[in-house]
Amino acid sequence: MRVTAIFARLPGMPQATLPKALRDEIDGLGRADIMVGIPSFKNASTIGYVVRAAQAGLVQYFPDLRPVVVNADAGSPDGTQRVVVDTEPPDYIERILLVRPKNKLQRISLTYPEIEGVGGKGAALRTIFQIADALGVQALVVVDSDLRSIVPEWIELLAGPILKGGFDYVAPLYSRYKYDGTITNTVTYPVTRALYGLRIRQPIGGDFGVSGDLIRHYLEQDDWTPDTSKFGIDIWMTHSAIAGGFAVCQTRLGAKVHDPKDPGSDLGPMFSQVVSTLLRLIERHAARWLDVKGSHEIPVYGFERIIDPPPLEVNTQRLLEEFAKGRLTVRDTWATVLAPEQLAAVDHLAEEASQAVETATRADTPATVEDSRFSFPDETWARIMFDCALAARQRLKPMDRMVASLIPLYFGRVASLIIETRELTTDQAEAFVERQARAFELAKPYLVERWRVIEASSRDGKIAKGLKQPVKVSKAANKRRSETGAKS
Ligand SMILES: Nc1nc2c(ncn2[C@@H]2O[C@H](COP(=O)(O)OP(=O)(O)OP(=O)(O)O)[C@@H](O)[C@H]2O)c(=O)[nH]1
Ligand SMILES: [Mg+2]
Repeated sequence: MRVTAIFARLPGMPQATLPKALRDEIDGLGRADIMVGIPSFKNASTIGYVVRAAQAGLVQYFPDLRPVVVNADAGSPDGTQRVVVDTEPPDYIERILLVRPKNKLQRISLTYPEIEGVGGKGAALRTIFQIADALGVQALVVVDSDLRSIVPEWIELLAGPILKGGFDYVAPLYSRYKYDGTITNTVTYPVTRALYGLRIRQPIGGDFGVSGDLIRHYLEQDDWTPDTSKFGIDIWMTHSAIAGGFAVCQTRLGAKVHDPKDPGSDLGPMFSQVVSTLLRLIERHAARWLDVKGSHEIPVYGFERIIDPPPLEVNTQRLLEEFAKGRLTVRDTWATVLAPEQLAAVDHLAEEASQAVETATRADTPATVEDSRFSFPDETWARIMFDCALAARQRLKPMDRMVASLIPLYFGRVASLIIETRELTTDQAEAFVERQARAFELAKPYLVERWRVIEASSRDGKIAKGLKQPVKVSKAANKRRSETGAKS
């Protein structure tokens, strides 16, 4: 097998030179039919179980295929790679499952190279794609290394639709605790659904399946950015698959249980990377979504299961404090990016957030912020996201400043979600997410009309000369918009 071919420069794609030792290792693997890729960064305490589950899934469900497991690690100082290498070999799996696979499962753990000086989950996945492509796999399954709820069947559930059903991209469908996955719930799910009309509930789930064809398509794309090398990768994969016309489905995995994160303290950088990537993708693939109206379900694979994910602690007061603080630190950016109605609404909401915090922290009341009536309306949130897409299209502010100013608003939106769903079960809380997704669909004409105006001015050369004003839509168009919005 010629490994060097995979490292040849692809048009426009940043070059990653893989160390020779690594190329030799890949050479040694030969060909494979199915691969499980596991990106990791400081996951020594959890990755052993994930590797065992992946091996067991490959051996049990695909005994006739040539399987390989590849861990792409960031060079973790906690011994993550050692754990992978020391995990029981596949013979152990064969013994406990009483299976005799046709081919020996192979396993490697490597430190992935950075892409133009930037490392992260996306850079790890790029290496995984390159290896999968070089080995000629028909199906690649990727799973996170901090998973607690993975079982061997996940491998079948993620690869089955590709190998048996001809799908190219298999997104996970799992139940997550109502406060987990807040970037998904408030941004990537409703935006993806409104843009493309596809109800992909977990567009950045982290556990997914990709066909060999789609891997090649990914490697040919020329829109890789530093954010894609980090947590922008998941939304990039999903939108690139949809825009490329690949067959997409979901698979029922049960519950996602993984290392918990509190949105207020842990998710700021991830939000920036995901949303910056999303805003670029919106512009890149405008021709694919401008004419889409409404949304529909997509095929779902796997038997349903009912599992309640464990609860996750979230500091709601901090979210509200950070939102209120935004008015002092980034309001000038809000004023440029947001349309006047949204700016006025945000000013009002930030004031309410600060009052809710003040009431909760007064010594004479036992109330907490969760007892407040703070509520960030769905429609305001949808239009804020669309205002950002429009502002990004017009280059009204540098992307990083714009997205940084969006973080306090996301915190406000998440606080509202928590307050509104605090008495609900995770299942019941889905109604909130669905209602919000419909609000994004209803607000889509607002985005589309303004987008078209910008495109038209851009054709006239105004953008090139610097159209530094938020786009204005005529009163008549506004009226048309609210009529369409009300009916659709
Ligand atoms: N190779 C590599 N992997 C990373 C890096 N950062 C995160 N990962 C891996 O990417 C996967 C997802 O990361 P998490 O931090 O769990 O993020 P997440 O679960 O998608 O996000 P939340 O839903 O917000 O918790 C895990 O397997 C991490 O080990 C990195 O810098 N390099
Ligand atoms: Mg995780």
